[in-house]
Amino acid sequence: IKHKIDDAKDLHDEPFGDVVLRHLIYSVGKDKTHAEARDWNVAVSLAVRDRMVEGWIDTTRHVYARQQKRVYYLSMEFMIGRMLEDNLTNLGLLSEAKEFIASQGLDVETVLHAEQDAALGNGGLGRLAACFMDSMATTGVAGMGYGIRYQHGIFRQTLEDGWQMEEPEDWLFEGNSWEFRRPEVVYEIGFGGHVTHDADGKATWTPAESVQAVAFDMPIAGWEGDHVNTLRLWSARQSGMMNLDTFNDGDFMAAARQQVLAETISKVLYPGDHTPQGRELRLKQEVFFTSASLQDMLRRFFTNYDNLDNLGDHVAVQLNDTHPAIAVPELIRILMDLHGYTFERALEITRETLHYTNHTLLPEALEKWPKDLFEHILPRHLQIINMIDGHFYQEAMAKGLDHHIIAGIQVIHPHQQDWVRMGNLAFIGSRKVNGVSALHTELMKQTVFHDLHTMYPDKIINQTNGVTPRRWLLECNPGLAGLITEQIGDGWIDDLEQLQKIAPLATDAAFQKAYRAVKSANKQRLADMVQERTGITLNTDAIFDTQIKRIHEYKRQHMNIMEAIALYNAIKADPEGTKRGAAWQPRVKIFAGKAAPSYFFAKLIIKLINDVAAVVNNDPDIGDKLKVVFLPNYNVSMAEVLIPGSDLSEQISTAGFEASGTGNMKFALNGALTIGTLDGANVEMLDHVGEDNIFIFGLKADEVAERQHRRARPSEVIKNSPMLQQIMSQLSDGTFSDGETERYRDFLTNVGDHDYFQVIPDFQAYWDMQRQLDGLYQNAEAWFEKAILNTARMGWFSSDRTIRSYADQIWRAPHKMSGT
Ligand code: 26Q
Repeated sequence: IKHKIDDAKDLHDEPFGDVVLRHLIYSVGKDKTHAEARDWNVAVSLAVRDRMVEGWIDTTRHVYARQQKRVYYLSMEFMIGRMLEDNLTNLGLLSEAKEFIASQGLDVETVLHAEQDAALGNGGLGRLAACFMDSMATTGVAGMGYGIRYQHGIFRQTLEDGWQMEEPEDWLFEGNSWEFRRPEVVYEIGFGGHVTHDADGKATWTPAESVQAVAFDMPIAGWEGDHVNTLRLWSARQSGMMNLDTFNDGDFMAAARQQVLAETISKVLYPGDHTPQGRELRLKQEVFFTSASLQDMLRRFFTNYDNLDNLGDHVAVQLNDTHPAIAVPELIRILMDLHGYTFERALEITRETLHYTNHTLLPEALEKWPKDLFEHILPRHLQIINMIDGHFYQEAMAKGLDHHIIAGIQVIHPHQQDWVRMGNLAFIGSRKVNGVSALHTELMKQTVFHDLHTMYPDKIINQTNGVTPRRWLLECNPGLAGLITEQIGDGWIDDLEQLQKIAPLATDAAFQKAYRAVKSANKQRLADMVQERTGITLNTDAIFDTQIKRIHEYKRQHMNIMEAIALYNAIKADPEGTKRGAAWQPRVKIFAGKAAPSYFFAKLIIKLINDVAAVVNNDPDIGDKLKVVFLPNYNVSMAEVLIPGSDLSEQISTAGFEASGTGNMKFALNGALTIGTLDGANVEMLDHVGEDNIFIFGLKADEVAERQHRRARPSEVIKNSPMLQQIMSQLSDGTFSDGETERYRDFLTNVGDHDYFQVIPDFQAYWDMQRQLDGLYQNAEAWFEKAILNTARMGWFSSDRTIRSYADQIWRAPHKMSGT
């Protein structure tokens, strides 16, 4: 596809390599003899960026000319990873670029990888936002992402004696080739101060302090590069110049301090997922990017329309969790205080425009702010929230709800008056509210949003998550992608359900052989990475069994490592497998993931994994039969190696707690079999791949809820399980802690006494399923038939499908396949 840009020389006439060399010299400022890998990476990036700009300007012009409905995705997090390979792929330049890099006598991987991951997120929610950006561009939705340009993304994880340590990540140190600074796009964000009302009741908010939000844009190209959207990230800076009076008084340091304070807002990502802390700076971050984004979209809106009456017909806003939920009172404030709408009309317009995605049911993860803090920072917004609550009360009474029920679902509890509850705020202020898997959406209706759902029965809808097949198959697994394309052509890349065409090949000997060869090569690549980063040598004939995700009790990495201990004990007791009548199937247990810095128990789980690894990996009786690996500093780039190289995917959360999961989808697409509970999107994966091809065990969500409700204790189960008893006594006798008997005391209390996350009642079923998988792996034809069927049947889990569904059912926004 060719775009014509006025005043721009046609870049397609210039060979790609020439453009790269020109950038190396004139943009990077080096010649070939002195250029290092990073310099080449920048030169290649700038060359592909030039081509993206053509489609970018073109897309902007088309969307404007057609007055296409715009979609704004507001997210505190975007977990992007590296961008060069992604952009080369979508622009169709990957092979040309690789050939050129090689022709310069350079190592292609080294050059392509000389880019820091953009890790502006914690985990699944942030990665979903990145997949959605790719899919909005691919499906032709006029979508724009809004977030924060954190100077420091998620911390870098290191291990010290097996314990997690955190270091700041400085991803911008070498510059960011993809961003365009837009110093002219700047908004004031106010905090604190007071509110006055004039005779007609019109409010004026005079903030006590303000900071500026400056835009940085990144182009996001979809598959084949013709549609290019924007990710706009806000950076904080001091409002106005440094105070000159202060400066002249000689107190230059005080003036500089003001600057540092203002810039603090976009300094660092909060690293806690699921355990929000009510910190003032976090609230300011939320206000900062939400207000800047709303101001920006309304400024754009006014270039087309002269009033906000029909905002919701032309603009759809998606709130990624409650983090931008302040958008509800902020939009109402803008409509009332700046544009003269009545409260009722402002609320209506807001409820035509905003939509909210919920990503968790964990009670401790539901955002709430102390009312006093909220009022201190946002006095006008608190007044508006009180108006929302008053209006909502009338609505609820009219629908016959009981006063006590209403109190429970208002934004602020009318009698307790303590917290501003952001989930209720987002729900009440939105047109549609969605969950991220069928089970999660069902549980939203039954539990946290039960009463709000009764009041608005059409508000909650499901939108099952998906993953982009460009990054998570085409780019991370070129071997498998090539094999698929050889068989069915490349139509699957933006129409993933075409993968079904390979299903008939699942039992084809030649195809199986080729598929296995790809998996072996990917396992070798993974083994090389493990060797390089940990010094551990892996046997690629072993089952590569992988659990990669944030460390959390509900995700149950501790159940996995307990199973490793049990397997270690079993091998020790019967090294050749003579007693059980079969040799042991070699297995490698791979873990990676970060723990929130303040989450002690999660850090203890990491320590336990490393303690078990130290014993198991150095036991001569065990040899290659079992290895345990913890890879530090998990990120998107590491996932791109781990996922294609794994045989088995661990999706073992306590049923009812994982909203969806998206790693589960990436593994299955790449032909790993899943061992998992009936939780999140695993349930729908079961429907799609079929029960013979996924390994489901354990308690169901309702059974978990029932046990938690009656505080069922694990003691009975432990009493009847010699396997569990042995594990528990080893954890208290120092077997894995150099004789130190106290180290796992909290662990034993947590799991042995309370076991809220049901590790003990699920353990035997988990163990049994693992042994069944050991047996299956020894029948390679049977194993790979299932693996191929997983790849063939995962097409529905493309984020392109998810985005089209949001566009049709929530945003009412056009895309390339609208009406077809
Ligand atoms: C909130 C307030 C203050 C500080 C931090 C936070 C915070 C930050 C991140 C709260 C939650 C998160 C992240 C949540 C998350 O990643 N949820 C995951 O979302 C995925 C995409 O929908 C799902 O697949 C996962 O199941 C869900 O856990």
